[in-house]
Amino acid sequence: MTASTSTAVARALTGVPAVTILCHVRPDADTIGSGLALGLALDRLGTEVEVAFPATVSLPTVLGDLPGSKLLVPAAEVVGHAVVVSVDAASLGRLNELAPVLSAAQHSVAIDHHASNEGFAELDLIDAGADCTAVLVLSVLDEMGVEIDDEIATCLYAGLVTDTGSFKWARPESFRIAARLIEAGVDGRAWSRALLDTHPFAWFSMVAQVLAGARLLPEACSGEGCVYAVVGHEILSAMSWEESESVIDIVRTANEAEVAAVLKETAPGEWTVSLRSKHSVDLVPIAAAHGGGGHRHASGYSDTGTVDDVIARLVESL
Ligand SMILES: [Mn+2]
Repeated sequence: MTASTSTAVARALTGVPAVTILCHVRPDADTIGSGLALGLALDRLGTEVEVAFPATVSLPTVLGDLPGSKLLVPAAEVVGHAVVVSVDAASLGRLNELAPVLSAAQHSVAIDHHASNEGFAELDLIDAGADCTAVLVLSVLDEMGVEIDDEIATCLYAGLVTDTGSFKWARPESFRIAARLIEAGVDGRAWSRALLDTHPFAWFSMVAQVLAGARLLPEACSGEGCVYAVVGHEILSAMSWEESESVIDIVRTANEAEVAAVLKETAPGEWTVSLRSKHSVDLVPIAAAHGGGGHRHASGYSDTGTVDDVIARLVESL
């Protein structure tokens, strides 16, 4: 495991007959967009490509509409080529049942931007300074001399627009890249709406229920405040998981709280906790203390027990 450059990764992927690309569990637009952009580029260079994600959930419909989705293969049908690349996975565990595919590879590459990523591949292209994995994939494609056509650009844009919250916290470089991708032919308006501004009507009443139960803890985080909401198993099972992911984006708008949390009961007594912070609180060590990971202002972890137990452990760690 060594810190690697996009040049080294480009060299490792050039002239290779077949590549397996792995996306993380409960895939989002950055992991799928990065995987498909890299997959499309390699496919155009004549490389045999398979792109896969762990089978725990089905792919959000909108991500299946991205160009290059024909490269996706079900997790159970992954061949596992000699070269395996993981995209946007913060740890080997995030590849879930596909982790052994990477471990068994002759050559493995991890491309990621999570601060908590300690590296787990032969080549680790990890840059916590990047807004999304898609921009790191773009740097590799540029090193390879691949033309960024409208389809590759659309996949990269999907990762960029979602991981920057519609550019709300984007760095200057991301705006430059966005301009380049739009100029390459991305329909930014349509993809922003599809990825970020679209919910089924039934989502309204589910969110209303969840928000009605939100609680504010003004004393938490040394008085900076914490707001949390609980999505119990019954409500969660009526939502697609990507709909439940968007609840945190409403809860984190509470003016009185530095930290926002959404507790989702994935199975009775089993929870995933999503955390967001605004300014001062670094969530990486907090999530790590619970066995999770992520970014400074966005992280998550899993826990088990009653909702009161999970909340108590969370509040204690803040
Ligand atoms: Mn990402």
